[in-house]
Amino acid sequence: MDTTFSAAVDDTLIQIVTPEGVRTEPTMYSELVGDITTEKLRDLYEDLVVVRRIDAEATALQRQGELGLWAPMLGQEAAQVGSARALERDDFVFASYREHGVAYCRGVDPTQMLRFWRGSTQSGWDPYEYNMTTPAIIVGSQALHATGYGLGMKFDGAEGAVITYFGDGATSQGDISEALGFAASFGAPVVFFCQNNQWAISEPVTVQTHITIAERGRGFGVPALRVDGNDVLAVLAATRTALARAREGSGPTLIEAVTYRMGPHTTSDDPSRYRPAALDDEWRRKDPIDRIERLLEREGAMDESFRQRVKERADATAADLRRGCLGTVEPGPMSLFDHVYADPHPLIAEERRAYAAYLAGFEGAVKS
Ligand SMILES: Cc1ncc(C[n+]2csc(CCOP(=O)(O)OP(=O)(O)O)c2C)c(N)n1
Repeated sequence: MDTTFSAAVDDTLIQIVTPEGVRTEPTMYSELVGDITTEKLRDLYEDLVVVRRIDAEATALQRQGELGLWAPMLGQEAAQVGSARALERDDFVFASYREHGVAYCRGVDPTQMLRFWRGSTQSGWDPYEYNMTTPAIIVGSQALHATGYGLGMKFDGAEGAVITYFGDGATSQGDISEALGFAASFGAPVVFFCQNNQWAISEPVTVQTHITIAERGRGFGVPALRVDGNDVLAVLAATRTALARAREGSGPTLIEAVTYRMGPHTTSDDPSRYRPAALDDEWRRKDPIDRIERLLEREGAMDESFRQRVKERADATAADLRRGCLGTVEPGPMSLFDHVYADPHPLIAEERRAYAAYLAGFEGAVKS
């Protein structure tokens, strides 16, 4: 695979499919997804639809009081599915709190994703089972973890690569700058994947940076790609390029996926207070699912039975998710101390005793 970039920072927006569902002129990027047959394109479409359905169901569950919070990803499906489907099993993902679509592609059971937001687990899932970390709430922290892990892989001579996801706002955090600088200096095999969804809660990306996020890679000596984040094929191609660079020992790449979060930052947020409605309308016309639907229609691959099959798959996933969420056996309060240390620890034993005594002070106290 030819992974040389024409410039250290390619600031042109990589696009393979227009919002109208038309394929653009062939480029090296469209060649990179030349293996995506109609059948595989249909699979990507199904991923996009199922992931959106998971997100909608989780949002509904939060509204019904079943989750404490949820960070919706409406509009970011292509950025997540396109990048995640470029990964191999041995690659490792360091995510933020919004990568439900990536987690789905890694095989994480959606019910497991929800338990974190329900407060029913102290973590979420076993990271080594899926080669993906559980949600990181400290904005930008995961980029440092990814760089350290990537460096470890390099020292071990391991085959895989690392990808870390973060938002546009996170690029204002020192952690991201430190991670980019360190990864560049030591050639860590890391893909820095920024989902530029235009807003960091109520702060627009124009406050985070006066140049494109991709351009910011140049200062660190990190080659960068700017991709239409609502174009699943373009994201797949860009991520494949960056992963190939990492695997061949050429070091980190920064990807800026230009997308838009069509809903709130979290279920505690109300974007109508700070975001012009016209912007929502503009991005709705660039919807990542509609675009692939139009492409499949144009290519004669979108028939009623396929549409129905995808809908049934999405509905079944949502039903499983709801059943799993409502059926969660909540852990007792004392389980809080179970996984702090691998081996018994006197401090934990002391805290356990004190907390048990505290709980015992309540009428009808839960004992375990
Ligand atoms: C270090 C740190 N500072 C502040 C916060 C509070 N906070 C949570 S999300 C967020 C905005 C992040 O925006 P962005 O990086 O663009 O990601 P997005 O949520 O848009 O995906 C902030 C400031 C935090 N969690 N961690």
